[in-house]
Amino acid sequence: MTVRTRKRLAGGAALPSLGLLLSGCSQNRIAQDTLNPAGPYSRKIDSLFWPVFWIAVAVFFLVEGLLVFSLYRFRHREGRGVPKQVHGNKRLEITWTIIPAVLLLGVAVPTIGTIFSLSRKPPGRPLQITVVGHQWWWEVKYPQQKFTTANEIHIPAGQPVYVAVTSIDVIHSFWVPRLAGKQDLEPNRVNHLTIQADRPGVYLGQCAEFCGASHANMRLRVFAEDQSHWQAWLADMEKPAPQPPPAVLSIMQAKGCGGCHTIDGVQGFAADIGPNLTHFGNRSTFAGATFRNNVQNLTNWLKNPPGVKPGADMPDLHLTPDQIQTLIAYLEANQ
Ligand code: HEC
Ligand SMILES: [Cu+2]
Repeated sequence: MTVRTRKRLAGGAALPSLGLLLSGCSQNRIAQDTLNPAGPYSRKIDSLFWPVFWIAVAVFFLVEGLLVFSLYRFRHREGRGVPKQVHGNKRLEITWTIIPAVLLLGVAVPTIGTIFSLSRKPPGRPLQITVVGHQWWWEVKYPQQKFTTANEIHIPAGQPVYVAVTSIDVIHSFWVPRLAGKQDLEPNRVNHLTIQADRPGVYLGQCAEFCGASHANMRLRVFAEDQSHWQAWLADMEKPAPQPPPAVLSIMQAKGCGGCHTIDGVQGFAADIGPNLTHFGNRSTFAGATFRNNVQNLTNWLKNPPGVKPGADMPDLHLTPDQIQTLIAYLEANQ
């Protein structure tokens, strides 16, 4: 390989990597951006991140600078002897042990402080919700209000929300970067974190612990709302669910929907293998917030769930187009 082809190859590899790197700088207002905190809890992490980052930058340039300088200054030259050897020099050894130790201590103190302050339960009687991880969707319970939903979390803006997280199967990780750090969802264990948004808006989240085939399709949305929207949403969710009309109920009973799903107030529909379908029409997305909730996407879903979401635990139930239409009419009206 000539030097020129080698250079060309290196350039060819560098360009796409540079493109990938720069794409990280794109400005997408609802992106999952840790460096763009939208609440006090994510801001605490942000204000720890920046000083640690700049210390790391200074250390990097100092160490790499000394290395490059030495490589150049003491490079081999005809007739030049071995440079002065400093191995075992006590004063140098002590200096370059103490400086990093002091730096690490300087980083550790605020880090530990932040970890403790993030893990404290907010004072007073905060809104509490429970998020249960399933392969590959989020069950969201509001125990104080006594209802359950999925994949979309509504919270009042400007207030801390204490979130209990656990898992029904494997380890997942709850991550809404603009509102808080990551927290693992572990089977047989309850962890906690607090989320809070300064302002109303939609904040995107994602499972951050590889959990199988559709890990990438395990997303979530947090809707932070002003008081009037929040109260209106609560009122909608607390309404009794519209009961399935006989035509819908007979399809659902024949296909065993109730063996996996709950519809409040409908006998035989009290399972949590799949999302609670009470007020399904209220959600803007479904299946791990992977698809927009519209007739087209629901049709594709009911036709063959694992066909559109790899590994999905809802099987192809061989529904006819007519059955699908009847089910969708009910599901979408189920506000
Ligand atoms: C064997 C269990 C099982 C059966 C039977 C089943 N489902 Fe599901 N369903 C699931 C699971 C699991 C999910 C979540 C899949 C995911 O997001 O990965 C789901 C998701 C859904 C969703 C999307 C909900 C959301 O908010 O994400 C709808 C709608 C749905 N099912 C409707 C039905 C209907 C209607 C029937 C009966 C015709 C049915 N399901 C039968 C397990 C089942
Ligand atoms: Cu997961």
